[in-house]
Amino acid sequence: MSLSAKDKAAVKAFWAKVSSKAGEIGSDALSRMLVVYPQTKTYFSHWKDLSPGSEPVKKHGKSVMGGVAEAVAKIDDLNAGLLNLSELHAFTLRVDPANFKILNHNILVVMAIMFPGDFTAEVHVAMDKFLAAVARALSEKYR
Ligand code: HNI
Repeated sequence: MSLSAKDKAAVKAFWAKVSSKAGEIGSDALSRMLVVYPQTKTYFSHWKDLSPGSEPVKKHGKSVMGGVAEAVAKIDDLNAGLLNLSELHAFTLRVDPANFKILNHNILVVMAIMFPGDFTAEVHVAMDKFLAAVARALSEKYR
């Protein structure tokens, strides 16, 4: 399941095309996650408004995709590159790692909707493997 050189190249090329829309991707993915998998709402109960496209959803969507951008930049060493974020999610936020898969799924759905032409099967598999590797790196500090 590790990323091949071809996967990495596909991730970087796709990201270069879509990164200017990262905020929108994050906001839409988070909006869907909270609606379709309402158990994920527990982590955000301190927000005023968890409805799709609300201000906190938009703001946090942007922040999550900032983390994804960092992961693309550090694709060759995700464990080191995402160490701080892993510690934050494990020790401070205590997010159950099962939720990383749920968010990843929603990110893929939104990318497929927003970029139907660029989201080929080759890009799909590369992004799926990449996001799974990000989830593994984020889970690194849990035990
Ligand atoms: Ni996550 C905060 C990145 C998945 C719950 N998260 C962040 C921040 C980044 C981030 C960046 C802001 C850090 C800071 O303020 O220093 N999160 C990521 C990435 C992924 C991810 C890259 C996966 C791709 N986070 C998840 C998931 C959940 C989650 C799946 C729960 C369902 N994250 C949180 C919560 C916060 C958070 C909760 C704090 C938000 C707040 O506003 O209080």
